[in-house]
Amino acid sequence: MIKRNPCITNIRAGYLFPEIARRRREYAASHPNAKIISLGVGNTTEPILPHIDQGLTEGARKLATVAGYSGYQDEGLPELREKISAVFYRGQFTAEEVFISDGAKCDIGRLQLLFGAGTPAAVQDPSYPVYVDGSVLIGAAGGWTGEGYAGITYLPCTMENGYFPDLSKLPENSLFYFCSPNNPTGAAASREQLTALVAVALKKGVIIVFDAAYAEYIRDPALPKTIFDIDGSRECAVEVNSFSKPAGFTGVRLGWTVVPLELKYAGGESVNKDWNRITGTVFNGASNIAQAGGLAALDGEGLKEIRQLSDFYLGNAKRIRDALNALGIVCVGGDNSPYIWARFPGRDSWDVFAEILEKCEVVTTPGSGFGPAGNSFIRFSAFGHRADVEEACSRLARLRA
Ligand code: PL4
Repeated sequence: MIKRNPCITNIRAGYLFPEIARRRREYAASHPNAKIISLGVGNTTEPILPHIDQGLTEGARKLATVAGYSGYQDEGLPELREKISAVFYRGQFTAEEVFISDGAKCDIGRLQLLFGAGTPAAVQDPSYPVYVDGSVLIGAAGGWTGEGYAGITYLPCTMENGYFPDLSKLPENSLFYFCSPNNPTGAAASREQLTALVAVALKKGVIIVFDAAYAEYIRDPALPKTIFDIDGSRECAVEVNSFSKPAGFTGVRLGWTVVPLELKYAGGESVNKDWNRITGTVFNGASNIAQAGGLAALDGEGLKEIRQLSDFYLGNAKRIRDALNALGIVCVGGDNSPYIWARFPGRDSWDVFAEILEKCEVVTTPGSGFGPAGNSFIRFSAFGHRADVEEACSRLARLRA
């Protein structure tokens, strides 16, 4: 018999989101009349808007014609790669530096293959679980210490440091997963902070995996939407991004990764060339239909719809934040991101999760699921129908009792 992959044995807990779903099911089974509302997983709820939908529909129709049929697209439709560079990066990248994917999470997993078990990883703590769990799966995380993995450097992002890590603790020659606007804290890094990050990365030989999945939620014009707005970043960063949260493509599946030609390993080899090789080997391209939708999302009408949809979820976020503030609960986020990060001092996150579920019948996400520094916090997601969010907000008043 084949032995189990020790990297899988090394994973400490079940993946966070299925665990939340399990607890929700358990509560529902014992409370059959409960009307549970989810502010837990960051899953979009609103229909795809008409212009983008038309792009998807026409993409599907074209496949049924001789002239319009297309098969494998490998790294992605050239016109979509160029359009992404033009819309999000002021045209600074060639098509060969923009790789179309089936979503940011999938590309994060593939990037981990690219850097392998020998590269130490550093994360913001708390952070999106895929960075740590994926590192465990490829054997880059080391053993479990009781609090975290020995091979991962956790850089706390707390209320005290304004949710931006102490960069002096970033190990040399490591891969640093950095997400802004952040999941789960909702904090968006300033230009000064990102400038400092790039300077430290260049000095220490660090490669930044910049996750910009929520960039289209930034409303403060002073905040950068991409690491590539910062000088020097082309030599030290890759960026993953997605149509999931701006266009409602969580189920359609479409994203992209930018790997600049200037990015090199210690030996001077091209990371872009290796990324092309890896994706060519283990990925066969995003759906042509999704890419047609992506092209529609990036023209004038589509960009208006992206704004409309993200404004809607930000409207939900404001309602949630106001409801929590009215209870005297300290929280951040929700202004340039769809997540609100609420503090429950001295409490265990899973206990607060259970209390909110029992008293309010609202599902949230416990902060400790995102890393040790997330304990005593709860993440509220602003993805939901307006009526559900308003009902959840009114139920939160039950936490007073
Ligand atoms: C639940 C920082 C959500 N089953 O849709 P993708 O793959 O383009 O993007 C996923 C993604 C990438 N980067 C960040 C993210 O927060 C997400 C989505 N995160 C959440 O609630 O934290 C959905 C999670 C999904 C999952 O495991 O990703």
